[in-house]
Amino acid sequence: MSSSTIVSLPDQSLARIPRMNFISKEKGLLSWLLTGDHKRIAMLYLASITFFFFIGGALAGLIRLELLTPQSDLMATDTYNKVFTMHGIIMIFFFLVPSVPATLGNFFIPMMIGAKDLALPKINLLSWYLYMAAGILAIYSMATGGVDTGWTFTTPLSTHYLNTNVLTTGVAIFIAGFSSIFTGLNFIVTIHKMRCPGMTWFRMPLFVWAHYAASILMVLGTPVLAIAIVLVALERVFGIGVFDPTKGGDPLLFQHLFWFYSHPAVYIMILPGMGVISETISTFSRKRVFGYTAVAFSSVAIAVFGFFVWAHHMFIMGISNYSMLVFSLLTMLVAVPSAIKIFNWAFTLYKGSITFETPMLYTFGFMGLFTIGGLTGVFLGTSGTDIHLTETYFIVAHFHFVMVGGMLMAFLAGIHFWWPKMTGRMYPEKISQFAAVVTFIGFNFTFFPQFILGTLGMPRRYATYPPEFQVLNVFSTAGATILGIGYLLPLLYLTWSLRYGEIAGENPWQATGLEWQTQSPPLTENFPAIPIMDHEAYDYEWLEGQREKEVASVG
Ligand code: HEM
Ligand SMILES: [Cu+2]
Repeated sequence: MSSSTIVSLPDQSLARIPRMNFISKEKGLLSWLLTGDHKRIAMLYLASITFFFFIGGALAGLIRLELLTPQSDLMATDTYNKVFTMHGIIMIFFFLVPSVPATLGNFFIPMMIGAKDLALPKINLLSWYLYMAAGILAIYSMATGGVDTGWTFTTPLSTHYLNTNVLTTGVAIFIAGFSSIFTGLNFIVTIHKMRCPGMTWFRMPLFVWAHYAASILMVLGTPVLAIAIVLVALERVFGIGVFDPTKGGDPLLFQHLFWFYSHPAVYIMILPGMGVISETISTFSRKRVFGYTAVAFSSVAIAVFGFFVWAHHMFIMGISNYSMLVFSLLTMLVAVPSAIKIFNWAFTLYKGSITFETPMLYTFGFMGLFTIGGLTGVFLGTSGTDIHLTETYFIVAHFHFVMVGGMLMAFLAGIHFWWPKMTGRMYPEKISQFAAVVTFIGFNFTFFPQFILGTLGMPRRYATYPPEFQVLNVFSTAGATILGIGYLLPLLYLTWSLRYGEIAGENPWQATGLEWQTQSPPLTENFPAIPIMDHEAYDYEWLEGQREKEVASVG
């Protein structure tokens, strides 16, 4: 469908092309670097996470090139270790964790609840500076020798055996953690205090609920990671011995601290993406999300259960059989709220009037790939099967399905969905649909073979492998090339659209959220006056009524 046919009242929205908006209001680099406007800060984040994503992506390309052949012929094996470590660190801490919350969350949470800004605008800007400082430090540590612990910083490797930049990288992640904590706090305070009249908790869009749950994780989980990093640093520099058995310490303690953050962190990454999916799936099937309350509470349930499953990452690390049993069982529990979401989205589609614009294509991609990622998690949560599969390519396939197939698809769905609102321009629909399909095909070619490789026993984190694994690795590398093109395309056409894209109206998708009830791009204050929320979220009948009123007043 071409975009102009879905823009309602095109003549009227043209007349409303905003002359003044949050972008044009003030000019000059300094006005951006000192801004308190959540929308401008979101744009700063968007530019920076895109930058880090492409660095992480380049490293991924190097990894896949190395694995094209069974020998290590592109780089030395210890260089390979540094490359996959940095790939993981950049993708997790500098792309996935901030991706949707810091860009789309920052931009749209205030707008969706009818507020002028986040509660703490200066803290918001500070979060971005902390993030940038941390990112630059991480790149600096890569450029000056690198680090090769893997993104998990496993002791005693990280504390005793490696002479690489564990400290600088640790400091970078420590600083990035504060950025995440501040963002989470800001969202929680904003959602509690800044809702417009009529915006009750159960009228909030599910995107806001998802961010509320993710923010709780950011605020409660991240400090534990910070403590783990401080202890690794103290152990390295002063040999204090918390993780060292010869001094009465225990290396398992590090695992407990690390995964107590890093399991919940997977939900910090995925919940905001699930929030995006609730918005797109409702908009493009023109129905209220089925089981709104269940979907809202399932976000909170995922956040709470997420804190009780961390030891499923430690089944082969010498925990007791009894704890294996308990953590296996608890892990299965997390599948329940996740399944509630998937089933409710599927019911939302049922009898909806579904259209296939780009955000919806990515949404379908998310649903399929995340489901595969989640179901394979059940194999890993079962301690018996995990012992065979862990530390193999099955793990790599599993978390890429969840995080790349899931989160990244959701991020792209969200970016396309809200692009017209953020920039005031449409993106070119045909080429972006093409890119979505390329991404989906490339993704499956890249990661599906890795499930098979893992089951056959190919270990992760090695630059070399036995020759019988080559065919599947060639598939994977070829897929990664296609995937790379799929990611490059949006970068190109979205940049193009900033200047040449069709002018977007207020509400090109006929969506119901408050953010669509103001001009595109919005004013600095978001709305001409504080709005009043007088209907349920996703109320398409209300929207019809609004449009009829507008037509009446124009004609
Ligand atoms: C919700 C989104 C999810 C994300 C973002 C995610 C992400 C990850 C990541 C990053 C790892 C790799 C850890 C490593 O480097 O060793 C991992 C491993 C694991 N995941 Fe997930 N996961 C998700 C869902 C699930 C689900 C639904 C289950 C179980 C029902 C699950 C069970 C596991 C287990 C048990 C491991 C550890 C495997 C091992 O090291 O032996 N995950 N996941
Ligand atoms: Cu986990």
